[in-house]
Amino acid sequence: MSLENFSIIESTLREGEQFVNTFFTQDQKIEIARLLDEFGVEYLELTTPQASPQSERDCVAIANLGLNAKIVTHTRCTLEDVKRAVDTGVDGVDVVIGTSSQLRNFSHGKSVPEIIELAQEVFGYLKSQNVEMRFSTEDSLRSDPQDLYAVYEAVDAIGINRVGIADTVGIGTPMQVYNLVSELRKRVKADIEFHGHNDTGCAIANAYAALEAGATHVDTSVLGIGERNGITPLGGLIARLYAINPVLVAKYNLLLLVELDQRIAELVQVDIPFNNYITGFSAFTHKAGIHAKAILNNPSTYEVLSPEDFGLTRYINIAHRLTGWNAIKYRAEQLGLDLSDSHIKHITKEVKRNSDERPLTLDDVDTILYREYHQQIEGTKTNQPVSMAGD
Ligand code: HCA
Ligand code: CU
Repeated sequence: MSLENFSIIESTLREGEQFVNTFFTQDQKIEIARLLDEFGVEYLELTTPQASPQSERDCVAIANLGLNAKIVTHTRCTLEDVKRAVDTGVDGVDVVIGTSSQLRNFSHGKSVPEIIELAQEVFGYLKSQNVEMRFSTEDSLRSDPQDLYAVYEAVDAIGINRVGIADTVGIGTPMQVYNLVSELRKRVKADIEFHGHNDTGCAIANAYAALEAGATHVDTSVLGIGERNGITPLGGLIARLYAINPVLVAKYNLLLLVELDQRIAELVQVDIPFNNYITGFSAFTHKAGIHAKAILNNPSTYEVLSPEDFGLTRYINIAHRLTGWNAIKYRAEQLGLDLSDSHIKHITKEVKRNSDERPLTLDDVDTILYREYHQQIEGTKTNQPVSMAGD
């Protein structure tokens, strides 16, 4: 299992550029690259220089920033493309070609032996160029496994660094990915990369299954942006691994995740989904009275991720009919109101009664708390000796 020693290939600047709303200027790409580098991802994958003159200039600019992350660019499996990629000064080239019958017949039209021949030509050249070499098969999950193994074994024999599995259409299940990576692990010496789309909601689980089966590299993008509904999100992968053991992601600067998600959301003009991993607005909000009580005693009761490790705080929502008196008591303490338990229980009933009629805000609860507090003081005063009444 490579869980202790995996790398992230961050593809916001490649797959993320394929998201419908994305238009990154060079300055924005550089800003994103620097932020991801500071976060600590091991690789940044960039759009092929073959896409457009600006894409080529962006590759050159980012390859020359002197970042810690390795800079790799994506290319088709042609000599022309990889030559152009190498000329930009990147550290590595991520070559990809479709192997499913769908793509072989309707995209590039090549047979499996032709794919192998092409790959041999392309990597024959790259070998002399002192760059990291990766070969990936597009639509791997719908490819015939025998075709895949034939192609991967041929490129492995050339001595490339990594082979990649791509669930291009998001059809794979964790079990399928696990089995495919396990089999591949037995057949090749190269590192194994997994790239998974999220069409059916399995992108994070599939990436995790790949790591469990021996994959060494996982592709992500910030917020998961990419073609259609995107790929494994960086934050989601981090959440998944952190929940196994925070040590696994201790090499990353987790405090930057919020800024990354917010900045990308802003640049591509989307809201961070309410249910997003870690940075969604309700990710650390607790509501039901039973949850609130336990969380107040010990946050691990209902939290597998500690918000403070991501620079965030938990929030306990108390203004609703599911509330409980422990949560109301906690709020009274926050406000510095010393109320007896019987008062708190009485207030809790009132909050529930009110919230059966209309949605309440925290202000409403606070108003009830203050009113009850003053009534309690008044009550205490009238019971007190006359000499102390004016204190
Ligand atoms: C695509 C290509 C790709 C490539 C993945 C890879 C995919 O845009 O269709 O290079 O590993 O999902 O297959 O993103
Ligand atoms: Cu993709």
